[in-house]
Amino acid sequence: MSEKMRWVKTHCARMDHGGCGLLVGVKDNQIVQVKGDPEGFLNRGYTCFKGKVSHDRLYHPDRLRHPLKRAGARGEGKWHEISWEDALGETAENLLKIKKKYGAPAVGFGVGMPKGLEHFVLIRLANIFGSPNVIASQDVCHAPREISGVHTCGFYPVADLHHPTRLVLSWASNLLSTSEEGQIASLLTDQLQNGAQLIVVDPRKTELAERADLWLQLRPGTAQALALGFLHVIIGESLYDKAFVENFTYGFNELCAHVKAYSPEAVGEITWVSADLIREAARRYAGAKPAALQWGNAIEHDMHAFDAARSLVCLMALCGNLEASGGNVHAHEPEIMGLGEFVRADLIPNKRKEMIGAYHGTIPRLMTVPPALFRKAVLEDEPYPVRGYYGMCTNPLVAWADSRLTFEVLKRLDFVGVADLFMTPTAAMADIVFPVAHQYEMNDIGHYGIGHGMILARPKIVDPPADCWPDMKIMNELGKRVSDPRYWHDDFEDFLEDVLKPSGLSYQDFVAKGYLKGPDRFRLYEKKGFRTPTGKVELQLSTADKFNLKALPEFAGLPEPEDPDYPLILISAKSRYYLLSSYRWVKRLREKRPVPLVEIHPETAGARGIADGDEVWVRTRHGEITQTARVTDRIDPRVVSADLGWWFPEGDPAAQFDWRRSNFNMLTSIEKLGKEFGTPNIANLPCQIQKKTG
Ligand SMILES: Nc1nc2c(c(=O)[nH]1)N[C@H]1C(S)=C(S)[C@@H](COP(=O)(O)OP(=O)(O)OC[C@H]3O[C@@H](n4cnc5c(=O)[nH]c(N)nc54)[C@H](O)[C@@H]3O)O[C@H]1N2
Ligand SMILES: Nc1nc2c(c(=O)[nH]1)N[C@H]1C(S)=C(S)[C@@H](COP(=O)(O)OP(=O)(O)OC[C@H]3O[C@@H](n4cnc5c(=O)[nH]c(N)nc54)[C@H](O)[C@@H]3O)O[C@H]1N2
Ligand code: SF4
Ligand SMILES: [Mo]
Repeated sequence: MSEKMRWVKTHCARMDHGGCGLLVGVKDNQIVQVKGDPEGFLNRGYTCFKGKVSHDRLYHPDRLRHPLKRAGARGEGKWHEISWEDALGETAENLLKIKKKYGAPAVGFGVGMPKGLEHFVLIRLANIFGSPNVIASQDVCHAPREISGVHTCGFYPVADLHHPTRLVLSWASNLLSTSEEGQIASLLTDQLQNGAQLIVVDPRKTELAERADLWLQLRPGTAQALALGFLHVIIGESLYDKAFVENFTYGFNELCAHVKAYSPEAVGEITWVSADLIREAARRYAGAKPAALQWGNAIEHDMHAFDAARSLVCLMALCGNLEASGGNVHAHEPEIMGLGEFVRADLIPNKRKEMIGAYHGTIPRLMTVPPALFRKAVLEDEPYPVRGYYGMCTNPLVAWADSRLTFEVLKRLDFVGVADLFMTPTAAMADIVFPVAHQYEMNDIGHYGIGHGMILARPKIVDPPADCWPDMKIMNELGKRVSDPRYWHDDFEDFLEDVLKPSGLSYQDFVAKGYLKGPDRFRLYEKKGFRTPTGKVELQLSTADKFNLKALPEFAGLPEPEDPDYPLILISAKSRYYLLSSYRWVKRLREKRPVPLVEIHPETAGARGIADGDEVWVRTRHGEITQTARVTDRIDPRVVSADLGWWFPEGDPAAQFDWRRSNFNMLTSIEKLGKEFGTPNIANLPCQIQKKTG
């Protein structure tokens, strides 16, 4: 007899960093409907379209359902099904062979955007295996903000959208599309409805920009100049928080002298934002108490990420918004297991010195290896040979700058193992492919390690296909085969219990509660100071020499010089309908955005004979792709914005699903890297557009 539909509570996941409370309608082990949970802590009933169709991911006929072993040459698209026993056994054998011949660091463990608890199990696997090399996207995603924050004020300052604020300064962030790190769009729109002012800094006229009191359409890649211009105005007009600056900052006089050069007029020339608008925006930000600076990913997309992030933390500090309710806060964790303990950092005490990044002098707090430096190691054996790769929750062939280089790396490695739920361009280059269980099919914990002071329950609702395993289980079993089994659990779900142990809750208790949140603590510095070497917010870094860092943030020029052959500037923004390279195969998402679009201003298009809907070449010095023109005045005539993450699941398996055709990272390179985080210029590149003929 057929079951009646039941509603089960969980939290959305793996379509961005996750977070919305959901009600999932389930019947006969099938999910039939997903809607927002009115009681959801972060969303109060809101969901985006992705969330509503999120269960479609489970039911695609071509979903991976069995472990696969490469049949023909690597990348040829020929496979045979193998058992789990063989998949794990062969992977273990290969990884151990590499370890024996070259040492444990010769295996890189790859992750992408943190999607769930398996992210940290992978780091644990690397640590136990003995490899310091976890390859992640932190070079272009959050590490610049987190680590610059820690250096400057001792924590990662997160916009507090949970308490009333007077003004939101949305800087290179597009929450209405991205809801990034659980900063769910509805948290922001609620603030606006409650009367908060909005200033948007974005080269594109986003929906958010349309709602803004002020919109600063800056030239891409000049965020730090603009922020220093704000500081110039705020200091020059004495608008800063004097008591805070006097008692709790270090290097104010040096900063004052330093920002003299950044007058609104000078900054206007660099950023294309008028001097009057810079003054007005700076005055409003300084005048609103509290004000939350919601900074986004786009400031981390070129080699100057450290300057950009540093200049923005200085701005938060000067206006007294750090650790202020409704400002930028230090989100305190609930009582759960600390990351270091969970990942067994103790087993690899020399990680900071031994990882590939250390050899290149990346900032010591960066605990993952920038993909650019990993690939150099594979291709050049510097600082040592790297021959093996196990990756999950990531699609490097599309996600990393310079896809051609990634292709060479995937060809050169002795062994490549990939876990995914669909055959992607990267999985297509693997020797062994592991089919995973996904959201709704496994017990999981969301938001762990993200720095927002909470964890969210994501309980299992339906069974996965018989041969699909959660990543945590795969690594738990692989771990037993490549290292001392005592480090691993009998049942992988004990990882969930480990995280929760200090709270006194079992996983099932936690599910009943839904989420755990740390205490709100504001202005702790009044008693304890800041956790920096000077105990103050370091506008000027006291340890700059020791870490070979710039003491003060500066605008050191555009990431790439202007180029008459490539007169436009190329940027990107994350699509509302996809997570970077994921889910092009989900029909209801694909219907919303069937082809990759590049936004071009009508003047720019007109001058090139391009009409809306035309196929166009997008070219940089590094490569060319085609996308479809969207002619729109939402973008500056001097800038174009192309879609990210494209490959074609319907494409040729033997050509790894056409990752060359429209993929943004065919246009990027790792020629120039920021020293601190190994960040390549993945945006703000000189480019040219041409109508495709024939
Ligand atoms: N040019 C350019 N490049 C960029 C960016 C940019 O803005 N511009 N953005 C960068 C940023 S911020 C990030 S975070 C990275 C993201 O890079 P990635 O994390 O590598 O890319 P995603 O598309 O998020 O996810 C990759 C894969 O995870 C799989 N996946 C989903 N759920 C699961 C699961 O439960 N288990 C397993 N094993 N796999 C799963 C998906 O099917 C998908 O194939 O890309 C970076 N690359
Ligand atoms: N729907 C969806 N949601 C996602 C993701 C996704 O792929 N799709 N990815 C997730 C991930 S991994 C991350 S890291 C976050 C990222 O989320 P966000 O931080 O919101 O980042 P982006 O969408 O990359 O860029 C935000 C805005 O920056 C603008 N921008 C581009 N260049 C510049 C510039 O030079 N200066 C300034 N000031 N602005 C610029 C873009 O026009 C865009 O509107 O989102 C997460 N959420
Ligand atoms: S905003 Fe993010 S967490 Fe919320 S429903 Fe959409 S994808 Fe899920
Ligand atoms: Mo990201």
